[in-house]
Amino acid sequence: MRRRVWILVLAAPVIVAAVLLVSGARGLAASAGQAQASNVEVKIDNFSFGPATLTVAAGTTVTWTNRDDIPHTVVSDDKVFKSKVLDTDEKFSFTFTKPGTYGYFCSIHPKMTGKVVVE
Ligand SMILES: [Cu+2]
Repeated sequence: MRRRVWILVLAAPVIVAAVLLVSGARGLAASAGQAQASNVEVKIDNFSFGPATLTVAAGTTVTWTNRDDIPHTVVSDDKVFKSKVLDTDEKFSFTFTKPGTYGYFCSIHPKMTGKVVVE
């Protein structure tokens, strides 16, 4: 009778540790899932970027596609990224790794502006 009590006392911390390990591993898997790379599209049409303001998680790749009949560019205010001249249906992609606000414009039509907010 006394021996059985001792086995329980010794086994309890092992069981607690095992439960913590399993739940910890689950937590890690969930956060890894959230950090997965994703892709977001911005459409250039009728002399505007759509959406003009985009909020994404760090690590997101943004792809601009020119759906206009006129050439456009995508140039960051702070020279963080700069596309070549995009003809109709051409694309430009940039992966945002650092949080911050990235204003950009079209160098051919500087009144065309947009913003990517990276969280
Ligand atoms: Cu333009």
